[in-house]
Amino acid sequence: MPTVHLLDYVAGNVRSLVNAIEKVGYEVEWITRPDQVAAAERLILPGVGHFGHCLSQLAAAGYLPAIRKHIDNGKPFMGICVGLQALFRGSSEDPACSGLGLIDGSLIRFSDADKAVPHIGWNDARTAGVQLYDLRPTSKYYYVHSYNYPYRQGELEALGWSVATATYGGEAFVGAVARGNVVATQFHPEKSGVAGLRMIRAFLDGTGAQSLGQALPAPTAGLSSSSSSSSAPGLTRRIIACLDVRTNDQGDLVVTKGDQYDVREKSDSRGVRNLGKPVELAERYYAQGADEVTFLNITSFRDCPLADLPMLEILRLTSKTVFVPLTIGGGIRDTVDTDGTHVSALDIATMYFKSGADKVSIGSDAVLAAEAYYAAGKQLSGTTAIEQIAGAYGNQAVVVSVDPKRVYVAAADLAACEHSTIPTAFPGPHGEGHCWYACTIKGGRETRDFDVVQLTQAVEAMGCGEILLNCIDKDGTNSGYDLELIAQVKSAVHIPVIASSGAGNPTHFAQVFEKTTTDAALGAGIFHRSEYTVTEVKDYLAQQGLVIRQFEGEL
Ligand code: 1PR
Repeated sequence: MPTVHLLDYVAGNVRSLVNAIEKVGYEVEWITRPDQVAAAERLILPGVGHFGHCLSQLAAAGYLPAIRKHIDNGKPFMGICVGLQALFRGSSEDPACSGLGLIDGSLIRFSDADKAVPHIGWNDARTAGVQLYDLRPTSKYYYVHSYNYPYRQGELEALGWSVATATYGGEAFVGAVARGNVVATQFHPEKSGVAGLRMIRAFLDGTGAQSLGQALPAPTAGLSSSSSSSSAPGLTRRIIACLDVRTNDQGDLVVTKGDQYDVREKSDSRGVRNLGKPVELAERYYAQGADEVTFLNITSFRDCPLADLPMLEILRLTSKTVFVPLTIGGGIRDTVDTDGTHVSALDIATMYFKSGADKVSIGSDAVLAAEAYYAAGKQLSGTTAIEQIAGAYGNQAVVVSVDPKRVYVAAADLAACEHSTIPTAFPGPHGEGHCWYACTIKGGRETRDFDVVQLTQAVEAMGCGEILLNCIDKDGTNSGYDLELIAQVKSAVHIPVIASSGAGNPTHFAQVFEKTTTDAALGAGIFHRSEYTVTEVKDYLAQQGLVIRQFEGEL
């Protein structure tokens, strides 16, 4: 097999990149010292998280001159995400830190005045009619970043660069650049399904560099019904398939699904509902066009020897065939292994990232950490799982999964209520016209005197990059999302929010996107029970004029 060299210099999920490279027929050799760079033919510089963190690690290890030399010698080079940012002179994320300076410009942060930051999801990489490493105007690519290089027409082109662009909330930015032997993407091709694999292949087999700048072929005929919507410009509406995983009474690891978090059958047997095998279902949803897959280990509150962490093998297998972002939740907290060894949440997260996860999702531990944050007068301790993992892997790698329950408040009690209440269009059992949402821990087994606004604002301050907003009252009901809850949380934070719990048909997805500003919508039971496929949900959204990504099957 032909080889490609990958720089191993910083924490991050490089497993997906390795899997993507192997999928298109190449083998990875790792570079662990700068003197090995000279032997590389094709070199890839991956990078996630913080510009300063990545660049200072590269500089401290002495890699920058070696990379520069590789590029100057005309050998193929590809940068991904912070690997693209490294080509620039600098970034306002860490002004004291210098990049390679191939492009004399500096990155800036997206404005969060009118949109969620980080920019997470599937967006464009469009060129002005010219070829750039097989990027296609009808394809979408997976981005996750807060800093960008604004696109100013003609600026980089005048310096010989071919540029692909995207727009987020009115800000046009550089999605990919290429010149001569160099190509770099702000998006993650290894997480961009077949569209991304094509791009990696074009880099590895040299056809990308050969065809660079040639006119794009005319669009192919015969696109399917919703293609007009999928090829519309901009960030797509993200649909996430969620798999709650646990061991059933026979000892098998199964995907299950609860009604308001009760996953046992209603029949006399009260067995754990078995809706399928985790890897098989993840592959099915990927092929249906799911934009992300989330696995939640729902019995994580039980202590389990770390070596047996059930999700590790699931992630290893899934990440070989599923080229969209994978999130893993359950049990991400400091713990003591059965042999008495202390294991930090960061250690556990690292095991998951190395096995193919792109994000970790923290539930119970986030609630306890947020309570402690307020108790300390809103002081960050630096020791929480969120802070530690965000510090090492970037904010975008940390999701907080919230399991709230609605608490009704009568008009007479409203003034004394210390929580963030909202008026509700769905009054309580005694006609209460207001409610607040109480956080729970341990999968809903324990309710805290702490509300979702307090929680989400605290975890945002700690460095969480995204909120997975479940709702115990709505879970498994097929009655639609709790739009009031979603609107309340969206107005409390600037980070993206994933709406979860209650999806029962495609109109519920359309409704949550049209009636709230949610950034993504998640479904579980609707897909596991085969009531609707992800494709059917997306086709419906496209018919409503919403921009979606369509699954591309052919490499
Ligand atoms: O607390 O960090 O160990 O994480 C435990 C994780 O497990 C949390 O993310 C928590 O949400 C999840 N969890 C714990 N118990 C359950 C349960 O169901 N008994 N599942 C559980 C959470 C909610 C979603 C579900 C949506 C959509 N399930 O995963 O997919 O509600 O469902 P629907 O579309 O069918 O309505 P920690």
